[in-house]
Amino acid sequence: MSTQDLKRAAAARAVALVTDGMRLGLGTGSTAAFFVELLGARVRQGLAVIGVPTSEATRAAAQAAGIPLTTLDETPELDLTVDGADEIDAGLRLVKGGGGALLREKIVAAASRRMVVIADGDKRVAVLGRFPLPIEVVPFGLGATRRAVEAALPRAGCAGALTLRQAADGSALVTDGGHLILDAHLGRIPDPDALAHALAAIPGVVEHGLFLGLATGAILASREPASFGEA
Ligand code: ABF
Repeated sequence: MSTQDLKRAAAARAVALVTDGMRLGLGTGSTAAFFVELLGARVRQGLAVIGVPTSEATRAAAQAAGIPLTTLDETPELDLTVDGADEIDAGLRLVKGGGGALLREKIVAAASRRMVVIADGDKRVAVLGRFPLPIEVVPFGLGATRRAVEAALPRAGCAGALTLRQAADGSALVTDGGHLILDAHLGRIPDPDALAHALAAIPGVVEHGLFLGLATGAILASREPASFGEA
């Protein structure tokens, strides 16, 4: 099986968790895209669900798949969010945001009673931080915010460079929310809670890609199928 086949298999297992009437958070990324595609097939067979997309890309995919959509204004509490991840540890702590959708992903996950991660088995790590940590910042005051982030890192036991995320054309990438992303190349994050608190205290930081205490289960797309948490 190719990696794509494995991701699709993980997505299919997550679709099996969906029951009639559920209010769903719809994740972003290639694994979540399989979930949207397969969920759309179930909807066309009569499954009644409603979804909140975590990005404009997912909104377009869900509409194309025929999944009825809502917003968190109309539907502020969701039953289940299914989303991908860039890293996951044994405590279901995540690094997300490689796809640039971390802000909406976190808002949607926080509004959900359950969040199940579907990910390639290679995303499982012993210590978070190998994947650069995305930090979403407002464009105003970028230089000052960057300095504040650099000063906060050592207080959380971290060290490493920050890079401003670029779009394919070389310009600064602008998120769906109109913000920028600083990627923190840390190698390891020894105390994710300390780093999350330190980053959240910086005014120009909108959100960061540490998802702590949000995931309730995981389905890993590996050659040896694995799941943990409630999934
Ligand atoms: C989103 O998509 C993310 O938060 C993560 O950055 C990425 C994972 O994508 P993929 O499933 O393509 O590896 O879920």
